[in-house]
Amino acid sequence: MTATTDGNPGAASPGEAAASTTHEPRRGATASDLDGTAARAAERAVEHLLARQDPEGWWKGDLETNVTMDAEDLLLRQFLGILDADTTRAAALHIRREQREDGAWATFYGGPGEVSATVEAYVALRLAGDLPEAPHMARAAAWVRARGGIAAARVFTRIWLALFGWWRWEDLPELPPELLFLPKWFPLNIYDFGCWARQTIVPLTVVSAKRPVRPAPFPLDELHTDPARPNPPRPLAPATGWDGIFQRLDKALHAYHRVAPRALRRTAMNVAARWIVERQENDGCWGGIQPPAVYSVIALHLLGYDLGHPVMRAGLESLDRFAVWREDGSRMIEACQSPVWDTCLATIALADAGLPPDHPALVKAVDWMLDEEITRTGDWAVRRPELPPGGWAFEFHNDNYPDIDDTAEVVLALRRVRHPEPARVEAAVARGTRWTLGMQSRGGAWGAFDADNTSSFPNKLPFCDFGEVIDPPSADVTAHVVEMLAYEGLAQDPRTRRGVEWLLAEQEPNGAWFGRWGVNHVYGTGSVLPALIAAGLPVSHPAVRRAVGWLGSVQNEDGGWGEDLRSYSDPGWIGRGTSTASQTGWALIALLAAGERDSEPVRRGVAWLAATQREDGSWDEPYFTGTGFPWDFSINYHLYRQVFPLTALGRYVYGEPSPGKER
Ligand code: R01
Repeated sequence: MTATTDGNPGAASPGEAAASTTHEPRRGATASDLDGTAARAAERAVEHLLARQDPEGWWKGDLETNVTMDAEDLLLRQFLGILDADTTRAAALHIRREQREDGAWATFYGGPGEVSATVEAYVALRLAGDLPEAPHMARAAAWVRARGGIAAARVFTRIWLALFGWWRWEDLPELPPELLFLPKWFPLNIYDFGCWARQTIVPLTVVSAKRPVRPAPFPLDELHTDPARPNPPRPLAPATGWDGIFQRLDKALHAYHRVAPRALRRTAMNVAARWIVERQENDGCWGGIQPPAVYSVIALHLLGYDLGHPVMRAGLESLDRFAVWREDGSRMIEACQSPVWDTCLATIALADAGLPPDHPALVKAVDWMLDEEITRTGDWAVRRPELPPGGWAFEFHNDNYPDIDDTAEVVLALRRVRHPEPARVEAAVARGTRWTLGMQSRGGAWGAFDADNTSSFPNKLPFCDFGEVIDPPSADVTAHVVEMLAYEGLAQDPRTRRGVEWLLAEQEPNGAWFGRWGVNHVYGTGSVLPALIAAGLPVSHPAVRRAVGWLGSVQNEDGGWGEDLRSYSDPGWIGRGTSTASQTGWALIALLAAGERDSEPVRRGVAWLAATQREDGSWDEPYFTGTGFPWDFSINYHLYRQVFPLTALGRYVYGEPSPGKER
């Protein structure tokens, strides 16, 4: 087999390429120094990754986001009266280190200062005892005032301040707990929200109905543009159309807050409490992510659950597990943990880098992944009530919210390993494939957690001024599904074909695809090209050629690829940015799938990976290349710098994957 031109061993007949694919580095007419360099780099990267596997079989890199996580964790503890000195000191150490020269905090490495993060970090450092007069605090406060003060911060930030009387509850948008009475077909019912927003909003309806105010441990006048008028009302330009309607709705809800029938409100809050408690995971968290856990603990506390109640004890213990204590005594809060995602990606990387399919590390990883399969229904069943369960979530504990992205990648990983119980693997793959197919959205594509989660109403609520609140289909998730279905022999299935057609229609004029869950077009394109090829598109297809042309056009002088997070807010940054290991990996994965193995861009990219690899087989990556919500919430997945370069190097050395061969 040659992986050079019509390089699609897996597409037409996934099973057939097996015989010709050995675990020997490929040797072609163009074998050169670079081939040897790439093979040695891959080998060192394999060793590094193997050394980082947990004895239980999983991998997990730190999931780094921004200091609002740390600040809100401290504010929660302050609110509940359980803030201790060690925690405060360690969190403050981390927060101080993240401050920029100009006094502000950014939400990603190298990013601009951001007013909500800066307000929250400032308050957290005040809790830790830093005085307003200290130079770093004075710089921060001046920076906030120059950007409009607290009034310019997002709704979530002002809710945190309202909990301590630093902001008036009346000056926040309303979201009443009666929301839970809306039936599943009614606009704005909770299942119209993306699951991450749903789990956050339900407890927040309780909090904002209760409007609690705990004594403020210090004033915050210095964060207002005019300290003499601490609560400048937000100037709201009168809006027309839908925005106007939602403004009037918010006004009406404020009026309703004053007259809400007591019994109705009590019932609504009881429904919310039951909804929350039913969704607590068996490790005590909610949805595997930190923000819902924080707000659920507050909501239940306000509804009379004392801190000793088993639900609360487990909830608080789960919050401790989001903390990463570092050797220097600092403490960072993870927004969530990525063991399933990291493990399937690491398995794929190692298998494609020539590790034998029965290698103990891979078998161990598969053992662990099989145990992580989710076999009960969850919130997704609201839109797909007849669909049997069978999928994977991203985190250790998140049975209620398996996601389609993880399920597709886990199946791709399982197929690369020769497990001693093939029937077990086969059954899990069959359930995962069936679930994935059942979760296809109306238009033929896939969202991350839900089917048909595309209502435009949640985004229009004044309450929702941060991040994404719906979960519509994306090119990256759809591509991962199409790739998986193709390798399962379903390339010609009409459902797969609809996904392919959707992807082709989503290609942007420049030849790239938007990256919803990774930064940005390099991720989208790096996801879509291997999928289209696996689904049988010839590498000569115009869509493939245009994508290859785009990747070549944005390659950096140094041979790597990088795309700045600013590409989400400023088209001038699309495809542009400092080279990073993960983004170079994505671009190479795309080009290799498209049959460009012996092209100049691929050779230069591979050379860049080899040249920037550290002595220990890893890569540095301060830049954030993961996306939680485009522009608003960015993620540095600490294992991306390892798995994606290794996958690219492995495929350069050993050829394109054909997971079907292990069937
Ligand atoms: C958050 C928040 O902190 C958060 C944390 C994690 C996610 C979403 C999807 C996936 C799975 C993993 C994590 N994959 C599709 C990604 C693959 C690369 C989302 C949000 C912040 C604010 C609010 C997340 Br409001 C709610 C949650």
